[in-house]
Amino acid sequence: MFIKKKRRWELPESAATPEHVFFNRRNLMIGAGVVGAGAIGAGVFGAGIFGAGDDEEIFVAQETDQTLDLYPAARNEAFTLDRAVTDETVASNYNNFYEFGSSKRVAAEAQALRTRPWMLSIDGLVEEPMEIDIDTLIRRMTLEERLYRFRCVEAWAMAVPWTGFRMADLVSMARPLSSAKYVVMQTFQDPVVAVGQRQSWYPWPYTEGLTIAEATNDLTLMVTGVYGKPIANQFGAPLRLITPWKYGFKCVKSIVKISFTEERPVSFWEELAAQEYGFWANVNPDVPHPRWSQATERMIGSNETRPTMLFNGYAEEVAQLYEGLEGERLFA
Ligand SMILES: Nc1nc2c(c(=O)[nH]1)N[C@H]1C(S)=C(S)[C@@H](COP(=O)(O)O)O[C@H]1N2
Ligand SMILES: [Mo]
Repeated sequence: MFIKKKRRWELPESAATPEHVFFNRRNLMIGAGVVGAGAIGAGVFGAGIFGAGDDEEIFVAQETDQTLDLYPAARNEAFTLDRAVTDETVASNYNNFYEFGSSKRVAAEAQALRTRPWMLSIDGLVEEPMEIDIDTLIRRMTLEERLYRFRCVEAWAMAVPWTGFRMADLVSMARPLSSAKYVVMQTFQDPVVAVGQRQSWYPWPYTEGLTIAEATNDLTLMVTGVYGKPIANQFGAPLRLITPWKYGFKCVKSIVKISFTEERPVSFWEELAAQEYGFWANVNPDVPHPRWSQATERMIGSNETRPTMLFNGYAEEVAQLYEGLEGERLFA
């Protein structure tokens, strides 16, 4: 990894409402304490959490990355923002990547992951299962940059310049059978490098899924880069999902396997706490999480509070995907 000097940002753990608070058995009491102290809820994410100070190192992708020549990719100007892009240093030091621990400060730990060589396997209900090397895959696809809002279920938000290719192109490359209804994606499993995976109460490997219609929606990106460079480890190198209208936990990182299935998969967070984290997980200000409101969101970096938008502002692109499904928990 090469390291870039930038400003320091301070991010105390108390700034977050961790997804794990209630079901990390060992920390149950600590979690309850955090809740009792009022860390959750609108308006309590105090100002001054981020303080600019001395230079700080951030981790970015390897100089030796074989796809470096593809960056920065041409920006798709169809995707515009209503807010500033989050500072790269801030976003690069505020991550959820439980494989490396439940703290937001896992960027250094995540550098232990070796992202080359990296094989992606595609299997299940497809005409022919395949294994493809990540660099071959990236060169076969068309990369573009898109500015997207990004909203975590914990009520923080960012705006990020992702680079990637349309997941629809990967689905057509995979040639799913007509019986396939879902796409299931899994993260690597290697407890030697990913210390979080030694915590056996989590249902590793991290698993997420989409319907085929969601996966082939124009917004759905397979991300290989961020901030104009190959994606850094802490963001989920070398390949992660981005579905900007859903809560961030849907956006599975460091994918090694994509399977086409007839059955709806049970995802990592759903397995841990189904009453809190459902399959659809579409952003909605009017449907609170059982433990906190989703009416507003706090912008990482500026700490500005903004009203949450239905489908995170992408209703025009995706609302039709959910017609006829009104009986389901679409917004949790
Ligand atoms: N494999 C894996 N993918 C993951 C997670 C994780 O812990 N492990 N966390 C999810 C959650 S809760 C969020 S909010 C986003 C965070 O992405 P970021 O760190 O790039 O902001 O990644 C998602 N994908
Ligand atoms: Mo999240």
